[in-house]
Amino acid sequence: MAELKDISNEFVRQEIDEFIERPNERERIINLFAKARPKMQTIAAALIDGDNDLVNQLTRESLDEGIEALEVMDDGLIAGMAIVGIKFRQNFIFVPEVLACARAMKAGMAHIEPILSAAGIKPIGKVVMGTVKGDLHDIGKNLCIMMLRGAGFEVIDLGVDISSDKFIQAVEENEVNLMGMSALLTTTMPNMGKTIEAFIDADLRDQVKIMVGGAPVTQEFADEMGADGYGKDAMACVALAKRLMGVEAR
Ligand code: B12
Repeated sequence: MAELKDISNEFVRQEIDEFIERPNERERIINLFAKARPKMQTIAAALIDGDNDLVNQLTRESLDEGIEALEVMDDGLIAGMAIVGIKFRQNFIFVPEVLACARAMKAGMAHIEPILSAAGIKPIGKVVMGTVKGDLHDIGKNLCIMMLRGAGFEVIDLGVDISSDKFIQAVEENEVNLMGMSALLTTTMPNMGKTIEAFIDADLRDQVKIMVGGAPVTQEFADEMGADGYGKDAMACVALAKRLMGVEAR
């Protein structure tokens, strides 16, 4: 088992020491970074710092040096994002900081995505995501999408104010495995249930697993309306998506 001192990057070491409190998470994150080469740790540090220029530059450099795209993604970008996700969940950082990290992740992924798609690496699964009818909140949905993409899912983002018909059309037109609905208003939450009913009416309910989330949504509410799963945050969304695809969560 690796220890904190096995991580060469001082910034990453401090981040873990200060912010990752749960013993099982701490152990997982330490193991993740201890095996990562120093340059990957530097990418993760830049991402945690929300420095998109540096992530952009270091990702390009690493790929040009011949480091595998998957390694840069897993040991640099996703590893950094794992720390960001935990800091966010524990209220050590807030939406503006997470959005800066998301921008940095995007800057790195812009170099990775073309390589992975050219190499024909199959995504874990295909997901359609949208905010339900009448609701314009998209910050949380966008965070989920970014984390899903980072975890290897292909995501079709329908945007906000999405009607049942649009969700149905998107599932029919694209061979998706999963669908995610987001709602932030108590007045728009029922539109999740209505959309699920519309899938049943259209005889399409068996074609797709449906995830729901958003601040006012609860596990009970998800169960009541017949969703396949509920996630309380972006990390839970990824874990849920993996579970629904039958892939072990990392
Ligand atoms: C930012 C914001 C806005 C912005 C939205 C900008 C944008 N592009 O999203 C603007 C200013 C536009 C806005 C408008 C309104 N808002 Co507003 N808004 C907020 C605020 C402050 C933050 C929401 C947010 O982004 N949170 C941060 C993200 C990261 O969290 P999240 O969305 O919950 O997402 C996480 C999880 O829920 C989960 N998740 C989210 N989606 C999904 C999906 C799946 C599948 C899964 C698994 C997980 C998952 O993962 C995410 C990441 O961790 C909240 C207050 C609050 N603290 O929630 C009010 C709030 C949601 N708004 C509210 C209201 C009332 C409104 C307005 C009606 C105000 C008005 N009178 O016009 C309008 C409605 C507009 C509309 N039709 O949608 C109320 C809702 C009250 C209620 N009981 O319904 C809130 C709670 C504020 C309040 N306390 O009164 N709002």
